[in-house]
Amino acid sequence: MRQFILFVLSCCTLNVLAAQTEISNATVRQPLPGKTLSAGYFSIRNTGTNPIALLAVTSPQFDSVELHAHQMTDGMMQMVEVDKIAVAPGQSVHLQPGGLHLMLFGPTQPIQLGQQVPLQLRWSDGTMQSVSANVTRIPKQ
Ligand SMILES: [Cu+2]
Repeated sequence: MRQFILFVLSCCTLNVLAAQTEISNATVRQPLPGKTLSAGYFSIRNTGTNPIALLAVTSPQFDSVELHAHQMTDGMMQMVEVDKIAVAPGQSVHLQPGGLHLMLFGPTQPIQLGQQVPLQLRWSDGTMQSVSANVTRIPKQ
């Protein structure tokens, strides 16, 4: 019981402005040498009782950030921009390679391994949420 109360308290302190969503495992891939774009991933959990959708992401470290999905078109896997990422109550959505992801364009300064990239998430209920993403290397295919 005590543990439960502590959990509730910590969750509410972390998400003062967005009580309904928990973000975990936020990462941004270090751009490949000579490239000015990168991908970002995290898991979203909707802890509330209402549907919610992620509408936009911004970062002071990048000129722009888009929400992307992968889609099969004419037998080719292609990336498409989506206008939102919806999460049903009690459900989780995972941004991951080959699926939904953030596309980050134009780093405003070099992105170093191990660095934290601040992300601002804008939700459909009007709240903003700050997330810190770990810069990781693109795994070898
Ligand atoms: Cu993309």
